[in-house]
Formats: sequence, structure tokens, C-alpha cells
Amino acid sequence: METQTPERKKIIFSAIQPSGSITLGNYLGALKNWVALQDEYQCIYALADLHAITVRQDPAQFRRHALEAYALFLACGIDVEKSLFFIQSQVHTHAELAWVLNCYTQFGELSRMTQFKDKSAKHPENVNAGLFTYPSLMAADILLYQSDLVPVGADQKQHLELARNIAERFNGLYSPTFRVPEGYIPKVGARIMSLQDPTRKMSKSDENANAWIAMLDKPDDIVRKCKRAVTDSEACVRYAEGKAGVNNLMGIYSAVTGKDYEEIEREFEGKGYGEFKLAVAEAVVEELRPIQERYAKYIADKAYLEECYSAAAQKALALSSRTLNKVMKKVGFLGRG
Ligand code: ATP
Ligand code: LTN
Repeated sequence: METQTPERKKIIFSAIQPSGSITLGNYLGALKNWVALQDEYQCIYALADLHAITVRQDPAQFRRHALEAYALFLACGIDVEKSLFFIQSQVHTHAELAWVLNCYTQFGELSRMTQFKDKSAKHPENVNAGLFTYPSLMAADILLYQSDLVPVGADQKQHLELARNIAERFNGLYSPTFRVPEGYIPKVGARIMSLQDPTRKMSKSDENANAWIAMLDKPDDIVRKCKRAVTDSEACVRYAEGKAGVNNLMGIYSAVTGKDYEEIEREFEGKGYGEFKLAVAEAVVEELRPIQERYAKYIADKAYLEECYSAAAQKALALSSRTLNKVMKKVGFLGRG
């Protein structure tokens, strides 16, 4: 009798930093996609809290953000029965592999990373070594799990490319050790822009809270932020060059409702920005309502959250140790006997 080996599910890895309140940008650019991928792939997701301390965090707030993010991801539909969802700092193999990979990453390569340049310009008082070597830790996250695909927003493409280069370099120096991952960038929602400065991406660490919509914002706040969103003086809802603010709102509306730009232009023909902004706000409120309801239940049950992330950390440790042990052996460490 012929036996068929079941096809191996491809492995997906991604992470988000719990460096603030999770935004609509994170959701549309990353999280929503993560949820959709869970049936087709073996998904491994993490809260990248080690990455988050490259920028100074207030300890109490940091702890709160991590727990909130964990609950929020479950509320968005990350299913711990199907996917592995853990907290990076609870799995020590990440920091260990990151150190090794640091020694296979060039100063010049890290110097070219635009995120490093942006963040060091933004925090000139704290341009720490962790901020500089951030991409080696991200490479470790991905490579530890022999990931095939890495869903990220467009801003992370450069880091992913570096992770591929590090993997290829290591494989070439020794023997095949890491699977070389591919990026997976969503078509819509890949770059949601700030509501106050639509030439910059919506970012949870933006000091101006009107620039971003948090996943846990109240409906009134969402309406207010959308109403105040920077647009232009043309007063015509159409997707065009030089209309970054309107384009961004159309992008949000499209990602939430599934309507394409032409449909949106027809829907708002002859209507002003006021009406359009309100429609965007209402669509966002409706998208977030069920998520916020589920979130309230999860965050009230700390014991359940702890159970989930502790079990996930154990599994992640077992899985990632396989790769780390191989690496240590190939590099020539004596090993622990
Ligand atoms: P920070 O402000 O701390 O740099 P961030 O809000 O930019 O954080 P990250 O934790 O760096 O978010 O990113 C988490 C994921 O969300 C990544 O995959 C990233 O590409 C995606 N993402 C972040 N901001 C946006 C955005 N504005 N539009 C689309 N995707 C985004
Ligand atoms: N650097 C990413 C977060 C991140 C990540 C990862 C994404 C940390 N490790 C591994 C994908 C794969 C960010 O800032 N968005």
C-alpha cells in the first residue's frame, strides 16, 4: 500500500513590540493578516519585548503594555490551539542566538538600516548598542524556527532582507543550518499613515495621540481623531498623488470594509470630507467593537493569560533549542556535555 506523507505546513513567524498601545496600523498591517494565516500555516507569533527596550520603557507601563497586547491579540483572533503565541523575553534562546548572529553581521550592514537612522535621530540622547544590533535579534527570532514566511509591514522589508543575508552567510560558512525566509507583505494596509502627518507611518510611539488610533480607543475618540485627520483643500474624495491624507483615509476604509478605491470614490461622489471622515470613523468603530468586547473578557482573566503564555514559552523553547544547539555545535562551542 502506498503511504502518503502529509505535506508539511509552511512555518510563519512574526512579532510585534509591546512598546505602546497597539494601533490600527499594527492591526491592518500585521495582526489582521496573522489571524487569517492560522489555518493554512503553522504560525508562530511573539511579543518582541526584548526589542522594545531599545527605547527606554517605564517598567510598570511596559509590563501593562505587554499584558494588554497579549490579551488584545487573543481578542483579535490569535488562537493558542492553532498557533504558538509567546513572549520573547521568556524564551532565552532568542538572546543567545542574537549574540552569535551579531558576530556574523557587519557594522556596515547595520549602519544602512533606515529604522536605526530614524530612531537614533528621534532619540539622540539614547543611541544605544541594542538599537543598532536590533536587526540581529530580529534575525534570531525568525531563524530559530526555520520559518518559511515572515508577514510584516513594508517598513520591515529591509530588516528581513538582512535576516536572509545573515542566514545565507552562516549556511555558506558552515553547512545548511537555517531556512532562508521569504517576506510576506499584505497588499492593502501595508502602510497606514499618521492622521496628523500622512507622510509618516502611523506609529504607536508617536507622541501626538491624535496621530494614531489605538485598538482600544473609545468610539468617541476614534470619531474625534478621524474628524481631525489632516486632508487637503480640494474637498473631493479621490485617490491621487499629492492627496496623502485622503489616500490614507481611503486606505483605512478600504482595508476595513473590503471596498476598492473606485467603489469608495463612487460612494462619496459630490460629498464633502466631513461625511467621508465620519464614514471612515464608523467603519473603524464597527471593526473594533467585537474585538474590544472580547478583550475586556481576556484582560479580566490574568490567570488564563499566564497559562497561555507560559505554555507557549515552553513549547517555543523546545522548538528553538533544536536550531540553537545546531548553531552552537557548528560554530565550535564545547557544549554542555
Ligand atoms: P514603534 O512605534 O514602537 O516603532 P510600530 O507601531 O511602528 O512601533 P512595530 O512594533 O514596529 O510597530 O510593528 C509591528 C508590526 O506592525 C510590523 O509588522 C509593522 O510592519 C506593522 N506596522 C507598524 N506600523 C504600521 C503601519 N502604520 N501600517 C502598517 N503596518 C504597520
Ligand atoms: N522589528 C519588528 C518586530 C519584530 C519582528 C521580529 C517582525 C521583532 N522580531 C521577527 C517579524 C519577525 C518591528 O518593529 N515591527
